Amino acid sequence: MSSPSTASPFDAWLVDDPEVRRLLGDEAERQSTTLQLIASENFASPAVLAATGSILTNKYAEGYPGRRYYGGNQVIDQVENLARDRLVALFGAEHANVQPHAGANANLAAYQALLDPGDTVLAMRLDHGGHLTHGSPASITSKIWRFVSYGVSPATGDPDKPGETIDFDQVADVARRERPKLIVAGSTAYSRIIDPLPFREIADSVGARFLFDAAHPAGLIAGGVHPSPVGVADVVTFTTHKTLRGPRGGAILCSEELAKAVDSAVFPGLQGGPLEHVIAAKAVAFAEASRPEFRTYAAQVVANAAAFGGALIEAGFRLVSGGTENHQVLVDLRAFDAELTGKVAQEVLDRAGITCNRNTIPDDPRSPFITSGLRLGSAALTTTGMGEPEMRAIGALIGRTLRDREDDAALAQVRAEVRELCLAFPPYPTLAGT
Ligand code: DSN
Repeated sequence: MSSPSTASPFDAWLVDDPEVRRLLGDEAERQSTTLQLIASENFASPAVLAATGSILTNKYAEGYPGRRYYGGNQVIDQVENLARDRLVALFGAEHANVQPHAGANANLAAYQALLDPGDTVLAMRLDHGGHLTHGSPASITSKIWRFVSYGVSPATGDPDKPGETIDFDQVADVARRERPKLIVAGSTAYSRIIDPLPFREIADSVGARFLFDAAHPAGLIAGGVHPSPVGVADVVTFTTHKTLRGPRGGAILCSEELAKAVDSAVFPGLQGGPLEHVIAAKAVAFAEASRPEFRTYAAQVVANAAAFGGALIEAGFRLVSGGTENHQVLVDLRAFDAELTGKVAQEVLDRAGITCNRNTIPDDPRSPFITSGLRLGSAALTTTGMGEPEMRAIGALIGRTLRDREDDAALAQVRAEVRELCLAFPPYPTLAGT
């Protein structure tokens, strides 16, 4: 069995900082010898890494191409225009803003562009799969705007009609009652396709704007396996690092009519200088996502999640919504073991080299810190070349790990099998040192 070097591919540039060099090496080792199943993570390509680590980090460029507040932006303007043009072409949008530092910033900017303080927004409940920026009491969004929520329908116990899908009757009822100025679709922990059309119809029926937060499925939409909200929603926000497989960051798409409001909301409304090194890396990722291979990748992500979910059901777990149509599965641990919490499961799986996150399930009786669920995703492992056989094997490994969680020898055996599997599918086979 070969072993990855603990060196990072960027060692040569870190000769004078052995501490950071060691940490990068340790993380390279972790990423290449443990299974990355966090649904919001992926392995960005070497080209994306190169742009992110480039000299573009040195440049201040407040403003937009052709309208900067600092000199020396002749090249930077071309970088940002390239990213915007590629993004507009990728999704068939009228206007793109590639400056948001993160998905949360993209959402805040979209709200700022579409709303006045105190306006009402209808979005998905956090404990049913929504995001912090969809009005969590802990988020600044709920201090500026008034959020009301919808959730998923109740679980039925019938495997053929499991429920726990977006309850559009509830969306329509709450919209009629509360008259929101904005309706938000999108989630962080929901394993079904989110169809933008019913949201559009409900928004139109109450005169609301419609924002689609595509942070999770952006790559699946770009890859043609999920319906596109572009041209249906007024504004589409997303992150660039999840299924889209680019650098860590956010972006916004909208019509020409909203372009000025969105751009001013990002800068100067919310952010200062854009991260042009990240914007260059976004441009790289948008080009990668426009290639035919990316369509194959996106389809494989969905097929892998389905195979994985099937193996988890065989291992005795219940899947929220009864299955998956995207890159993630949300596991209700209670059917497997009523005593097992998400927190303990995450910690035990970490010991076995299986990285995932605990997650609340709809109407979870436990707190968000403890939880009764796990969220797992297929996007990163699909990038390494793993297919359905590997995903089925990992589903079985998770069952073994959690069943034998008190048995150190059994956990060590799983850890060894995980390491062997990871070494057969290196995330960066072309980069020396990983
Ligand atoms: N942290 C992201 C996720 O894991 O889905 C959402 O912000």
